[in-house]
Amino acid sequence: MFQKILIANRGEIAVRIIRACREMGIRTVAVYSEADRDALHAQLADEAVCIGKAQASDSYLNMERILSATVASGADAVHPGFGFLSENSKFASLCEKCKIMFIGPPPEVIEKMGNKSEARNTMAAAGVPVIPGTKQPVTDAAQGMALADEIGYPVMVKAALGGGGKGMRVVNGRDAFEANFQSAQMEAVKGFGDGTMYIEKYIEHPRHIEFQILADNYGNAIHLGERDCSIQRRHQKLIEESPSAALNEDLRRRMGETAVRAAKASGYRNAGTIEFLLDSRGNYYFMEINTRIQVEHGVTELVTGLDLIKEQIRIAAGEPLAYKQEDISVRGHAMEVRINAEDAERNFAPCPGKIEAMHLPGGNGIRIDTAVYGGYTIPPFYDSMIMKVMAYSGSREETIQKMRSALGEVVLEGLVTNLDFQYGILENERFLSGDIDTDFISSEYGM
Ligand code: MV4
Repeated sequence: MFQKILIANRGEIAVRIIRACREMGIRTVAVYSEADRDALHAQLADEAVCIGKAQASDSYLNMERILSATVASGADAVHPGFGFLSENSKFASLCEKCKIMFIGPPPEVIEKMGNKSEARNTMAAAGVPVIPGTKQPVTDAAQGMALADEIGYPVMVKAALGGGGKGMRVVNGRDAFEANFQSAQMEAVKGFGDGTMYIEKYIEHPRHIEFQILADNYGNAIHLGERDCSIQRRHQKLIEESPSAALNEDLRRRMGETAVRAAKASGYRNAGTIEFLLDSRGNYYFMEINTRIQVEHGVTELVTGLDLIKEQIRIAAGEPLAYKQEDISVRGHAMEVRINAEDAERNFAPCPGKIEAMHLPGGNGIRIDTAVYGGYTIPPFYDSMIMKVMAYSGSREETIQKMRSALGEVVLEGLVTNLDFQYGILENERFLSGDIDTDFISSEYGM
């Protein structure tokens, strides 16, 4: 097992990882930027190293600084958390060269799955259902239009190196193809330095269902059930839950088996997420693999009783999975609400500031993951997510009631947050009935 782990991240995920390490008897090294001198992660870790200026490119994204801090501190592994360098194959590869264990999949897997067009082909070849679409990369609008005619409108044009909604356009008909293709491609070149595109049939009103998987270094892979992440706004998830109200036992078993097949087809190791779109008729399609621990991992922890960060560390240290698929059971219902320092009245503009006073809920079945404290000033340089409120109970209804009660208790004085907006969703009739899809926020709230 590792003696010391450097956490290449900040905020609540860094705190989450530090706690897991401490429970396992592993020493921790935090890295922090000049804007994060007072950040909780820097105070909780056994050691803390300042790695540069506030801007992420000068600190949390600076590979050299982070690798130097790792070597200087004598850490034997790096946990990247999510965001920042977590899905950077070059960073994972540099860690390997420096004989530092990167806690995540091998660089080759990160790179291969980072190309969504290539991932799609790998999955199709392995018998994983993919959305009908192009098999070869598309770089030219005229070529794309011919392929879109074959697929049939509406289609979706996507950047091969995209994800999270960037470099992506819905095209409703032939007339609109060229302009949309060009603008998506320009966005791709600007954002990812590559204009390779692919085209898929557009799936209307899908649900976003993702399966958590774990794979060890010895060919064992299991899934830990699904999360329904359909409640999102502009590709930012707002509420996640497990299990999904849309799955029955049979669909869950089939999608879970497909997720494991997808993991094996990619040569996956460590914790990962297989994203699917589920259409209104119960057809599901592979979309992407996220090669990192995710924000919403706690939802799966609540329903399975596992600690995903500890599992990641054990797998990276070369331990075989301690569970077989039949050892995993999903019990009860878990939900996560993301609290962001942002103004729902002003188009969700980030609103960093000082927390003058704070009260957090607790009690039976409530979990809070956060790195803020009373008197803390949220710096303006990073993500606006400041807290995850999770609730766990026996049923979806009871979990929603628990979540409402918990959100009602939160006091974050001095800050503007999306708390009221989130509370409103928990009172929405469609949400309560479980009738949700990825267009829920735009159709219910017109945004
Ligand atoms: C789609 C789609 C419908 N049809 N692909 C959004 C981000 C990226 N991961 C892929 N996305 C989508 N791809 C086809 N062929 C709808 C979306 C989509 C979406 C997916 C998951 C969660 C939220 C979403 C919001 C809008 C669009």
